[in-house]
Amino acid sequence: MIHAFSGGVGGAKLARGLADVVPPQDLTLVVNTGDDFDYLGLRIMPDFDSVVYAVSGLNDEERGWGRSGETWRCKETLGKLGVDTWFSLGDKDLALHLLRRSLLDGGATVTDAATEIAQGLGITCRVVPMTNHPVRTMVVTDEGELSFQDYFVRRRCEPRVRAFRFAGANRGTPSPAWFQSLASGASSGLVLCPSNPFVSIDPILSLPAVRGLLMRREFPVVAVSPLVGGAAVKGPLAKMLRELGLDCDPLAIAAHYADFLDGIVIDQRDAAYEAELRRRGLRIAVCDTMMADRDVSRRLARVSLDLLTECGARRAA
Ligand code: FO1
Repeated sequence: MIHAFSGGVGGAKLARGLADVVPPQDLTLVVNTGDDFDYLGLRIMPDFDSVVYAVSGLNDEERGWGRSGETWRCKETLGKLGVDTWFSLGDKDLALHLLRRSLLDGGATVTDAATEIAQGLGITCRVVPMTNHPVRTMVVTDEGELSFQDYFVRRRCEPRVRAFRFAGANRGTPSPAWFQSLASGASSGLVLCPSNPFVSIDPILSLPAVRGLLMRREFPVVAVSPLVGGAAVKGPLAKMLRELGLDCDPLAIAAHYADFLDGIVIDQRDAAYEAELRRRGLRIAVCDTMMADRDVSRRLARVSLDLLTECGARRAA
């Protein structure tokens, strides 16, 4: 069983690459739920939706979120009714939200709802929310604390970040649907997708027992750097690193995961960092990590899995 932690656009692209190359019964995609929120009576789960749309090939490549071939009639009509539609839900996307709402209202956990939605989209690997409990990423900025979507969508990531807080994390037990198979020794290892470490991966690591499990080093952990040539491929990561006084390079990513990281995949444009990363005891793979199309995503998935195997062999030795 291969486990992967994913959030955001980059995470969803590698999740798709992994789903293309790993037999579905051997892949568990764990998605961040810190971005989730309630809107117009619906439960929005952007990182889960980005993964299932990417894996099922329905995602809109340009926009990075939501579905391709989308129409916006409901959003336009809501606007005419005087609703502030600051968060755009497409007409086809709405069907998924209505299904999730009805499942949750029927007593389903978000993991149950996720399973039903993934099956409805023809996805056969496991796509599991990190926890069934409400955990919300709060962004502490120079203008005070903002919820993630306020910071990300309403304010377009302009406020300067100071810190992050994961409200409810201490009560957010990991979903057994992924934690048990990772903790049971049945896993060949964990891939940290090229997601924002602060707002996509850290919420998962903030759940009780998760960081402790990774620090027991019972399985290899490799990360794919979300930076290419000193810039975030998408999203606010580069700006966040600068505002936190950190360098915008693969060394900062490796340092962020230093407690449990065995290997890291970096882009060929960052090959100059390989020597220093090796000096820090990490196994390295260098390749094209800009997932411009599905083939690159597959190749990056294979490189990540090969590195995981190399790290696993090193442990066994
Ligand atoms: N991001 C935006 O910047 N503006 C939007 O209106 C927006 C709507 C939206 C609807 C569904 C969905 O699954 C994602 C959506 N996102 C939107 C992205 C969302 O903010 C996610 O948090 C990002 O993908 C980062 O994880």
